[in-house]
Amino acid sequence: DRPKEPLFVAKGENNVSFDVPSEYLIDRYKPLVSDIHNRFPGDKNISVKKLNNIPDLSLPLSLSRNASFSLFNPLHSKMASMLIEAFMATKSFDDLLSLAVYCRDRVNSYMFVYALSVVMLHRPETRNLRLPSHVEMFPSLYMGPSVFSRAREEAEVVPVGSRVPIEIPQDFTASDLDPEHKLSYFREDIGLNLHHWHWHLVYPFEGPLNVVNKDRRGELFFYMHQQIIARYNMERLSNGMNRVERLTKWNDPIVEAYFPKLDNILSNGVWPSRFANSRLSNINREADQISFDIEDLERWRDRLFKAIHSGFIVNTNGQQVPLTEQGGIDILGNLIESSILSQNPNLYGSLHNQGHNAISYIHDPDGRYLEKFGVMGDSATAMRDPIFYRWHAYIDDIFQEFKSTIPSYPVQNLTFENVRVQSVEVTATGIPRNEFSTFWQKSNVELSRGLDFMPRGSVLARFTHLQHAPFNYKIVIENNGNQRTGRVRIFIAPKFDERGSPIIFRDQRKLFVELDKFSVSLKRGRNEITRSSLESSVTIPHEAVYRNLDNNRPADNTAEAEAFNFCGCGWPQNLLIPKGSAEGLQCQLFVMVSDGATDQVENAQGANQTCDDASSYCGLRNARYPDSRSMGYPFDRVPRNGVVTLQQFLTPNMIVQDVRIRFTNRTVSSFTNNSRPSAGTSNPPR
Ligand code: CUO
Repeated sequence: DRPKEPLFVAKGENNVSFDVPSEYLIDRYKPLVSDIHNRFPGDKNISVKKLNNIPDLSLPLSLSRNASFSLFNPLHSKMASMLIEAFMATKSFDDLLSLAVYCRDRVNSYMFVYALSVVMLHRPETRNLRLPSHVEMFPSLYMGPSVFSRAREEAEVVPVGSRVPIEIPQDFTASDLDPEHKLSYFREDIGLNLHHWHWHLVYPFEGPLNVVNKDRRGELFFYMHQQIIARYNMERLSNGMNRVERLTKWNDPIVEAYFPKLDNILSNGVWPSRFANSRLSNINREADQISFDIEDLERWRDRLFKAIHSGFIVNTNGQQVPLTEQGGIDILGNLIESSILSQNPNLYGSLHNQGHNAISYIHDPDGRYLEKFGVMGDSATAMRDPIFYRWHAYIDDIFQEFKSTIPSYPVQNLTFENVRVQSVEVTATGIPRNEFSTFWQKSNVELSRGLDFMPRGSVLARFTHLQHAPFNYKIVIENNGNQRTGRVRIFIAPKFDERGSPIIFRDQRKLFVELDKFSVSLKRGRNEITRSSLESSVTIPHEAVYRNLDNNRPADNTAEAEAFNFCGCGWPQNLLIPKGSAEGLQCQLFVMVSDGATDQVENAQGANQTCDDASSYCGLRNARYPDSRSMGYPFDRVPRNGVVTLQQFLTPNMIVQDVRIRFTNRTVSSFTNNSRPSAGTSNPPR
């Protein structure tokens, strides 16, 4: 009843089987061939060609199949990078398939899926294929182990069609005795962790240059993680908690504990926990070939601050490279993470990645207990842990230090001549104007792909997660010039701080959460624009994460499921709006229209623009980032002299509207595909 390593394509939705060249079989399986064939007949056979030459895979093969694999481990990352390179170098789809089949029973399973996923996203022949959802392949990374024995029982006893979803309790990792547990609905949200896994899949920090070197990747590393912290802070304020504290003073005990309660399927163990008041120490894990001191982190930090305050970094040739207004943030992003685009890894090290490692090995820094890394060591699990946010708040603060050294936006960089935003309002059916309604919702995840049991067929797990009622923005824009294109930028931020005092703009700008960004054609005169929350440029559809269908419908291969282009990367729709509070968290909605002509980014004709529904945090696949402004504009810089309040910051093409986010502690269970309440179900609770 334990989850098994996923069979990836082999146990696909159409019950496909592969005719594998006998030379590819590992010795153990050679005598079993015909038996395996009989026991696992496929509806469809795919024959796999035999490659004349198998590339040298000795480095990736040196990691055992069931070892724990962490991308933050430099050696593992190098292995994965070599595997990616080998896959990328194949000459055709058939060659790629053949090499993948050859590797499947030999290479570390987690590395195999990671590397093949990266390659599938980047090869022209495969980039439009739908990757199986990571939660469906590795459910044990996203939910507690108790679900799996219950799933097996359901599958063995109950025929497909009569099976009921396995309910996952909402409070399975801790109780409210730990104040941080109030945020578990956010930290342990499946869509949130999938987004993070996918983001790092699209933007690996190591690998072939043509995979890593994407337009503004260092800047997007900064911006996407900055937005995570802004959103997390809004969730904290929603729950009456203080904003997250940066993880400074690396020799002090860390107050936050985390007990993930996840199975580690590869090494047949569990993910290690971190007790309250654990201390970081030097890491020296011989078996993992990873060793560094806390003092190394301190040296890298000091050099980064020196570079920021001097206005330049020193590259590996000893030359000064200026940190410019526009491009500086991109250089820093790659330097701090660090990615292979870092211009001087010897000098500036790898602060962010090694911080993940220091935290993830805190319970066994020299490996004497043979314990593997904690959840901070894997991008699919890191966001579950409260410490993730303290570490990233620290990292974000370094970027903010840089942003405070560059000039503020002068008024002319904020205005849009002859364009005035007259009003904005938020409307949703049955909900007062300018109010967002949040509540709990239950949704299903398919388990059958990631579990091995007989008889097969769909088995669902059912989660309770945050949701909001879909809403529309109504924006009125007055254009006193000719017809032109405007770029609408919508953000939201809390209005009051932890103590109930108005947040000063200098701090509030860092709390602004992007909700949407889109282009509009503005005719002369009055323009009334309606935009649905379901169109947000930040999110991917709910169905990219969940199988929200009727209980009794088979989950596989529905037309609805296929109709969506599941690109994976994107903020989950259900977390677009923070939780808010029962009284209604008071917030400020900000709308700006900037000049589309100057903000436009030209992408080459015919550039593949699929996967463009979550471009704000994920960019466009195989194309330039679709906004020429600095990410986070207009809030990414310190306000100009004399501006103390948000009102003083506004130019005529901006507007602010007071709004509330009202949370109701009720659960809605049945939704249709667009996350809209379906016929016959109650409206979202008020
Ligand atoms: Cu996304 Cu620290 O980069 O996890």
